[in-house]
Amino acid sequence: MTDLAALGWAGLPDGEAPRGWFPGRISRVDRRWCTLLTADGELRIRLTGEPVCSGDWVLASIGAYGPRLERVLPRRTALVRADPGQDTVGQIVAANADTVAVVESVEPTPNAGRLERLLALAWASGAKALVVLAKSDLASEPVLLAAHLEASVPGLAVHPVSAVTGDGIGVLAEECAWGRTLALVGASGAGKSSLVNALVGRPVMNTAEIRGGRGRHTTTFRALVPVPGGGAVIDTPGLRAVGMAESSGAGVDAAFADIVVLASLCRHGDCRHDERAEGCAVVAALERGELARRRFDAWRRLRHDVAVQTDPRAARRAVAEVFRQRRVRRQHRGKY
Ligand SMILES: Nc1nc2c(ncn2[C@@H]2O[C@H](COP(=O)(O)OP(=O)(O)OP(=O)(O)O)[C@@H](O)[C@H]2O)c(=O)[nH]1
Ligand SMILES: [Mg+2]
Ligand SMILES: [Zn+2]
Repeated sequence: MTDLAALGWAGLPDGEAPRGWFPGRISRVDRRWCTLLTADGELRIRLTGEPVCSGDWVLASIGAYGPRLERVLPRRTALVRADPGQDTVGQIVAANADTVAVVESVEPTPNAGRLERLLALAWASGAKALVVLAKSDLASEPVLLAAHLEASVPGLAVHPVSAVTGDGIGVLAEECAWGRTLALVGASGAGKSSLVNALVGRPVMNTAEIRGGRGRHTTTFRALVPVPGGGAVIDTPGLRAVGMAESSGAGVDAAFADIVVLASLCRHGDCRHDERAEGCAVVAALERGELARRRFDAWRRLRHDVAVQTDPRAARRAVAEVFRQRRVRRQHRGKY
């Protein structure tokens, strides 16, 4: 039995479903089968049509040959791994997360470059992004280390958290409180599954042995796990960070394959895809609610970042702007 509202079910986007169809949320996808959480319990459903991923909301029915998926509902957010070898849906690691936490561990040394690239994916998902400095119990000065790391992610707080002592878990618990979904991404061994177990309060996910080698990919599937009394947390296998800079836009385009397709369908040759464009495929998708505003904004922001990385004059302007904003923040801080 699952309380779907606790998992964030907000009703059908467009009114009624055909008779006999009922909603559910995908918790796990294996090769040919998925696990669906419904109000009446868990169902194992054989996959036939549309591909799905953990976190998807779907409509299902019980047919003569057993339960079947009827429709995948539009995704509000989608965390996408930029892997050019796969189709768009195959790249989705977590659907409909409200918050994506990028997990970077104290041990081995946190890597600012990887953090930045994973954050780009988190922003691109359309969800709220957050940074977690995991295994804080292993650092002598976790707060200092977090502050040091914060310097590489302007405007974002880095939260030290320990699955062993429970320190800082409250910050994450809020993100998967009733009705909310938190997704965890990060390198293999960063401590994602350990955080899931800490949030759920019992060992639902396997974690590596303490003496196990690094980069072993203990978790091999994506899983959505309901949190007692609350929302849900999505665990993902260790994610290799994608290069954003080195391929001048290819990484961004891969992360936003759906928008790139829409842009290519746009009737205008040189379109900025903003609100006013009549006949623009991107604007139309935004208006129909098929493309999340935040995801679109993230795409534009990242396209801009890529332009900055390849144009030294634009880069200088961007750096000057970051310093200007810091000055403004500092002045404000002095006032209150
Ligand atoms: N000291 C300490 N060790 C931790 C903590 N969290 C995780 N670990 C250890 O770190 C190792 C990796 O943890 P996992 O939770 O399996 O890491 P993961 O990110 O899920 O890894 P993959 O599934 O491979 O992506 C295990 O040996 C854990 O016991 C923590 O807060 N403190
Ligand atoms: Mg894991
Ligand atoms: Zn357009």
